[in-house]
Formats: sequence, C-alpha cells, structure tokens
Amino acid sequence: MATSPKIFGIVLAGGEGKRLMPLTADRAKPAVPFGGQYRLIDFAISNLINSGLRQIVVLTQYKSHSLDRHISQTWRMSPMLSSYVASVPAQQRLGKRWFSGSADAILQSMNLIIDEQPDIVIVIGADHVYRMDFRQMLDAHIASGARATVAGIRQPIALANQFGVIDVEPDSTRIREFLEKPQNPNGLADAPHEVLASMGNYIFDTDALIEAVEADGEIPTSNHDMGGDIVPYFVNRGEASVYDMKLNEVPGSTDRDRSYWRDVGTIDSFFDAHMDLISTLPIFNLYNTDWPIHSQTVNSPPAKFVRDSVGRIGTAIDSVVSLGSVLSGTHLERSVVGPWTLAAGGSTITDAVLFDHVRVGPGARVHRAILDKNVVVADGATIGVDRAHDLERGFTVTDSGITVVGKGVVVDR
Ligand code: ADQ
Repeated sequence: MATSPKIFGIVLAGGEGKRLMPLTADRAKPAVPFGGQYRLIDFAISNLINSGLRQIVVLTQYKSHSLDRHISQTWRMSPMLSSYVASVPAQQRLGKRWFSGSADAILQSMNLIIDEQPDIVIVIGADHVYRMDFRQMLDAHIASGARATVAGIRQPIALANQFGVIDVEPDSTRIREFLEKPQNPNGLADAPHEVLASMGNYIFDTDALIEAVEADGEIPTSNHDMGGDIVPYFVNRGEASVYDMKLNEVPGSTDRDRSYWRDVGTIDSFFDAHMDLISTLPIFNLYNTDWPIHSQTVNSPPAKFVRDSVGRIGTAIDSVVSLGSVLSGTHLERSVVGPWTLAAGGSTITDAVLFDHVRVGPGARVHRAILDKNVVVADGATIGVDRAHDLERGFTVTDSGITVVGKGVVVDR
C-alpha cells in the first residue's frame, strides 16, 4: 500500500428509522433535523470531511427526497479538486430489488468503489451524534495489519441489545468474538457494567471488503447486514481489529469528547441528546471551531427576542435558538428551537425540541415535547402537559413522557 493510501468514504443512509416515528414518517432517519439547524447526517459527513476525505458517497433508499436535497444543497464540493459528496439512490444494478441490508447496499454499489480504485474504504452509519477523527482510526488500522477495523466505544451493558458487542483478545486489538445485539453479554473485565459496543463505523482494505460482500451475497440465508454478517465474517477469519474510541483526540476538544457518542435511534435518546446540547458546559460542544459540524447555510435574519404587543417580557435561558426565529413575550427554558419559529406572547416552552417553522400561539404551553416542522400550537393550547390528553388527541407519547407531534399537525386545545 502507498504511504498515503487513497481513501473512499461510504455513508450508509438507507435505514428506515422506524423507532423515530413520527419524525421519520416523511423523511429518512439521516435527514431528521437535530440541534436546530443540523440534520443527523451532518455529523457523519463533517467527521469524514474534517478527517480529510474528499470522495464520499451516501447510499440512500427510503424516503430519500429531503436527504438528497440536503446533501446536494449543503455538501456541494469543488469538482476541480475531484472532491464530492454524492447521494446515490438504490439503482437496482443486480436485479429489480431494493437493498436487502447494509452489506447488500455496498454490493449493489460496487461500481462506485471500482471506479475510484481506493486502497481503503471507510464505511460509516449516518445516525449518530459525535466527533471523531478517522485519520487516527486509519493509522490504527494500518498498524494492526487487520483487513477490517471496527470502531468501538464503551456503553452501559443495559444497552447491549442495541449494538454489536466486541470481545477483544487480551493485550491485543484483535477481535475474538462479535455478537450483534446480544441479550445477555458478559461485561468488560475492568467494568462489568459496560460493554465495548460497535459504533457502526468500519475501515476495510478495499479487496477485503469486496471479497466479503461478494461472498455474503452468495449466502441465501444471510441478512446482508454489515454488523450481523460482514463483521463476523472477518472475526471468524481472525482478520478483524478494534479501534477504541477512547484513543481518539479530536482537535479543539476536551478529553470528555472521546466518550461522547449518542445513538439517536429512539425518541428518548434523540430528546436526551438535545438536552445534552443545552447544558452549561456541554460535552458535545457545537462551538468547537477546530472541528466544525457543517450544515446548510441558511440565508435568514438573526433570532430575535422581544416583548409582545402588550408589553409582556419573555425570558430565554439554557436554550439554543436558530436563525429566523422570533420569540415575543415567551418564556423559553431548556429547549432547542429550529429556524423560522414564531412564539407569541404569554406562551411557555420548556424542555422542548422544536424543528423549523413551528408556530406557538399566544398563551400556549409546550413542555417535554418534540414538535416537527410546521407544527402549529393553537392559542392557549397545551402539549406535553397532560399525558392522557395528548394520547386522546392521537399524539405519540413515550414511556418516559415525551410527546411527539408530527409534521404540519395543528395542536388544538
Ligand atoms: P443498526 O443501527 O441497528 O446497528 P442498521 O439498521 O443496519 O444497523 O443501520 C446501520 C446504518 O446503515 C444506518 O446508518 C442505516 O441508515 C444504514 N442502513 C440500514 N439498512 C440499509 C440499507 N438497506 N441500505 C443502506 N443503508 C442502510 C448497527 C450495527 C451495530 C452497531 C450499531 C451502532 O449493525 O453492530 O453497534 O449500528 O449504532
């Protein structure tokens, strides 16, 4: 391999995201807004771009329209530098079928790899909030001599059934066992309440990846899944290594960033990750200019906080408010507000996540709720305050009491 290997990035963005319903009713999970002005996929692509990658494809499938639009508007690159972030929909190159799993998505997109002829392929998911310098993982991949490297991070054992769980040989980075979403795994020797979870980020020697997905494509019983099938393929051959995220040092970050990685696949985890953003000293710091999270540049006026027409004064604390929003005489606390939201006099918004273009009427109350784009909360209406009332009106309410209102819905009293 050349001293400076040629690297190609593949972002897997074709999952359905059923557990985030109704936020994924109309858009792919990686296109779900996050943190006011971002989409989930911005975190994955920013990490790749900041790590120096310049040839990146995003494999899409379900409800990909807003994702495609976001990628083409946000991630335009210079063709002069042969740089691109391209969204590639399922193309049915191997027959009239959708991707039957993430490994099948790669098999069906093999022409993209063959055209670029990279030495190394980085394959990552699109639905996590984190900072990571992939150059450090690449160095570890090359140093270990493994043909496949899986990024791992410690997670509570109670969450093990949501992740691939990695067991490493003592004093080595070699993976000896990999269990996809196990029910009762063993904890780590030095931390029995934790497991080493796969982050769903992989580095492969190109020939090894091609061999593996082609071999997997021939197995009729396979789920054609990167975590369930391709990683075990390499582990069984003794060719897989782990890269422990705790070694990653992202420019401009503190040590705490190394342990910050949020899978935001459920409403509760999505909500909690927003609450992480608004703490006074957030572990995940959006203001780190050395490792920026890029997003669409919106041509909007600044956010504005005014008293309302009858002179009521609002307050805004522990909150993030995006451009174009106007809050007049509103009490806003512990909330994340997306662009172009209007909240009227006497309204109260606490512990809430509002996407873009939300309207909150005079005297309305929003608490522990996620309001999707274009939601209108009518004058004096409440949401997230009375669980039974929210359920009666047909809204999703999680066990922990987060109410979710889907795109464009009008919330009446
Ligand atoms: P999951 O997230 O459950 O576990 P999956 O649903 O396959 O796995 O999603 C992984 C990524 O692939 C997502 O970004 C998703 O959008 C994408 N994807 C899924 N199906 C796809 C398809 N048919 N076409 C294109 N893209 C597709 C995975 C690993 C675990 C690991 C967790 C970390 O399998 O081992 O622990 O990620 O969250």
